[in-house]
Amino acid sequence: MPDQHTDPVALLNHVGEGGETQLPAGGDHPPMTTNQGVVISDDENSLKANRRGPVLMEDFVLMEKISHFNHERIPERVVHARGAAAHGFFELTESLAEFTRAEVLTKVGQRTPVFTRFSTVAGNQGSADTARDVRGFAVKFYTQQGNWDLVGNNIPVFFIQDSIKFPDLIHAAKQEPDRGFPQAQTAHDTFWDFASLTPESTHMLMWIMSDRAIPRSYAMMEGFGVHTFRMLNEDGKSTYVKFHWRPKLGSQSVVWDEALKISGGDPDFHRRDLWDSIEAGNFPEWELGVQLFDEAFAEKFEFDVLDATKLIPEEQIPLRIIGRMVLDRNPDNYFAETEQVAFCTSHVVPGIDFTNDPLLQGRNQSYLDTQLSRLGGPNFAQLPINRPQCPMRNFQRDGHMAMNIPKGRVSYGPSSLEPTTERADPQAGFRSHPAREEGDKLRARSKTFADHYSQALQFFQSQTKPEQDHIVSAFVFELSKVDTDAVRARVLAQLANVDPAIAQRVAAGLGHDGAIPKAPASNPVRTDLKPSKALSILAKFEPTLKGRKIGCLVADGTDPALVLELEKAAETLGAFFKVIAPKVGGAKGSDGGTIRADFQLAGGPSVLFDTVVLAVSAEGAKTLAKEAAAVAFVHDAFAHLKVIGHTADAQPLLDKAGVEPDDGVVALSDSKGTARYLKQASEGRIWDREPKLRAVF
Ligand code: HDE
Repeated sequence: MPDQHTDPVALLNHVGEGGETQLPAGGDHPPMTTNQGVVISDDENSLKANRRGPVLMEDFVLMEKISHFNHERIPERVVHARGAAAHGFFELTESLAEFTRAEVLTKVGQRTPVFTRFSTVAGNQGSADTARDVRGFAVKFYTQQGNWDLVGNNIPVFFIQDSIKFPDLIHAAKQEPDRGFPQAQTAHDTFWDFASLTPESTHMLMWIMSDRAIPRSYAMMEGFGVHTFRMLNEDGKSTYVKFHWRPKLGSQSVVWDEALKISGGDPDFHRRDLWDSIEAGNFPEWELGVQLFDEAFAEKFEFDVLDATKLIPEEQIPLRIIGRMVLDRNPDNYFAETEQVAFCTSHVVPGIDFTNDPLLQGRNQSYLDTQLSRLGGPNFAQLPINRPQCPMRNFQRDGHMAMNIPKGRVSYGPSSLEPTTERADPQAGFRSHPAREEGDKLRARSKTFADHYSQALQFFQSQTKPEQDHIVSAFVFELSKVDTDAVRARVLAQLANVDPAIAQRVAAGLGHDGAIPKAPASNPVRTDLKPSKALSILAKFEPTLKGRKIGCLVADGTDPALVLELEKAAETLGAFFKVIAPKVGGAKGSDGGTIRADFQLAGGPSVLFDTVVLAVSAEGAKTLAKEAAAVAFVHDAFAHLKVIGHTADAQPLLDKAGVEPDDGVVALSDSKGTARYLKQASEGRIWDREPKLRAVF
């Protein structure tokens, strides 16, 4: 009998003579059963009155299967619907015992299991990964003192200061309600209408128009807790804290045109990258850093530390690295884990506490509430992915889908009937900071929240030239998609408050003539804030090819030795090496053998790679120069400022794609060519090329 696992045609004939179907038994395949454990005899034919007769109501196998299928979907997250996640651990390297009683932050060397989910905010679950958007960065720590959820973003500030504005922000950003589009983008009237009328969003607008909003990989972005939190030590002493995640691979972004094309070329770009990296053993890793400060600093800081539209520059409060997070295991099941994981800002452990940040306070209610409708009831905490990995006992009982089976008569307290019922513990238990509050009850915002422009300017001034150019271009792109002139004009007026020069540049890009009035502002912009290097991605760039992807284009006639040499070098550098050929079956090498391919040309555009090599012979270059997908491959790599390595024979292809010589176009003509190319590629993009290729306003 042919082996069904190795013989590709062995399973083709599994329909029996009588029309019944059954895959052959044998091997280690366990029998398939119904949900009641009854073994199923045929999973491909429903029960009928005769071969061509009506389907019978009594077919419980069919009914159960279809009925379960009908209920497979749950409501997607109202925001952050699209995400990907992984398991891993957090390891503490420096104790914060002086500041907190949270054991996860005091037991050096201890590894705490984590589950971390990354997401975009605006798009629906099926939207593309590379939309311009904030990325969610949510970490669930399964600590021995209970679950701690640090539900952050890849941007350290937020659009609004008070949670009461959140539904408006999200309604404005998501699809417009009458037409149901656009999907996963802020480039439309309602978002910019809201933003232009919400001056407090200006700082955040600078960030989302920057390259931070189009990361190259989840593993190449920073994460931030955003709010100021509190730590409480054994004596109850309080210290303020802001949390930061720092990627080991360094931060990196794609360029905008690339992001647009990746959305088509591989809508799963980020989740695939996360999955593949973990499968390959290249585990994504971040350092956890904290900014710690006291009331005295909070008093003298230029802005209110409770205002989530502000950050504290690292030059003022340096980052203290206290541990690392490694993601080393992909989920077994997307729905059970990534979809059902329920993050709540209110999930904190003894030693970590909230502040009065009004955004944080609102979130504490929102996340718990949303899980009730998303996951169907109050027992979501009993799902395997949400369950704490320490003892969990209380008198909450029953409800939909209760999975725990509590024992005994006592489900109340105080009680005396059983000697081992649970009781609150004032010593080990969670205690809130006894902050003193007084004043009038009112709906108002503190005047200390009123400066909406100074840090926006500081952010812009902290960027390198290409990064500033990208911010301007992003504003131009987004506002060009806004139909209402008044909305565009209002955004310009907000920008003029940050810096009239920025507003002028955006106006020039839009072709907007005329004066740009400044929006009224209670606080004029401060120009005395020093630029902060930590706010730029490029200023901190460290050359590397680790975790990056090299795309090697081959065709018939390619020298296999060159491909092998590149592949080995890439492996040594920790880079992924992928071969792209006109046919997925591979190309015929110059030695007559086959060079295997990972991608067919049309399915492997250069946007999927950080750098490309054109490993082609004279014959191959001639053929590829007539192939639009190959020309686009090279043209895009050049336009996206990538380093291109090439054989001397590739010249006709380079010419056809309009590639001009520069530092990033490296010939592999001599024995040192490969090393030269890889060194240049590790330096990242060729930023000097950019002004030659597109208008910079
Ligand atoms: Fe969220 N947010 N948010 N948010 N948020 C949700 O919770 C909300 C805010 C963030 O991977 C929802 O389970 C309010 C800031 C992440 O599952 C919801 C406000 C930051 C995720 C919700 C904010 C975030 C969410 C939707 C203003 C960064 C995805 C489904 C007060 C610090 C978590 C869900 C995951 C998800 C509410 C603002 C981050 C509706 C009311 C600021 C990473 O509860």
